[in-house]
Amino acid sequence: MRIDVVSIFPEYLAPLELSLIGKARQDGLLDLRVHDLREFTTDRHRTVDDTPYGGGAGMVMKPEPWAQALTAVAAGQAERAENAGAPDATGAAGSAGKPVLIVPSPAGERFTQATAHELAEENQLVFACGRYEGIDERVLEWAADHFTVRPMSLGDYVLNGGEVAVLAMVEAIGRLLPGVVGNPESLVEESHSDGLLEYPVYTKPSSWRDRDVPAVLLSGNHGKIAQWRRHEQYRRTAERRPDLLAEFDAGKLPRADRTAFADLGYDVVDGLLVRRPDA
Ligand code: 5OB
Repeated sequence: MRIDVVSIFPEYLAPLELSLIGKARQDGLLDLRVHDLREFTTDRHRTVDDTPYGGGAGMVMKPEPWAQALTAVAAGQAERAENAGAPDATGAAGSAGKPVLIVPSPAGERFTQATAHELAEENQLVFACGRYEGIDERVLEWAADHFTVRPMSLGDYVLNGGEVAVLAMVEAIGRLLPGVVGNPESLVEESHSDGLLEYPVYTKPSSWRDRDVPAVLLSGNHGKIAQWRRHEQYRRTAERRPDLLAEFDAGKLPRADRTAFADLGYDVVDGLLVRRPDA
């Protein structure tokens, strides 16, 4: 997969040289290039922002530097010395056609694990990091001729710019690429893969500061352990993320699991979990 990130703070993306994603780049599984938006300005002061039409606080990113940068990365004409030597990820899987332009924004559609899986199938992703009050809206309209444009939000909170959101999205997508995570089994059993939160985990010692590991985990009874873990997922999800339970497919749950949900105040109605009114 090819990923281009455009930012006025390219150093903000330095962590993508570390750990799993850094290794994937070294191994040629991910061809990730970071570009400085100011390299695509033509004025003496390398200006990227201006005051908003209609008034108001803050500054807006000017359209022309973005058009120049996005044209260059779409055509693969924006290779930079700092990235040279990174092996090319040829033969990447994914859909043919336009690259996807992801614009991190609190006004975007929500980025989820399902989005990460979708985007992991693409050949080229371009991330446009806005700062200030955002990018002139005409850039996104213009870009639709060359890209599939997807404004994306990580959640309902404010950041100073798109860079930190890009770090999160690139990690979520990158770890799904073939060969990036050593043991593909570890992709399966994680939080959100089945729409529930993960069960709690423990390691040695079995007793620590007067706190014991739950006895069932030392029992050697693998059926009982699997059931306990599943019920802990239900309990945690009901406690912390009840919104996720509304989407959960409870149609084929065994009796013991329905009882676990009943104890948490949920009944199964037409295959869906419904909070009992008195609970
Ligand atoms: N807040 N997701 C939540 C975001 C965000 C802010 C961003 C980008 C993505 O940039 C300011």
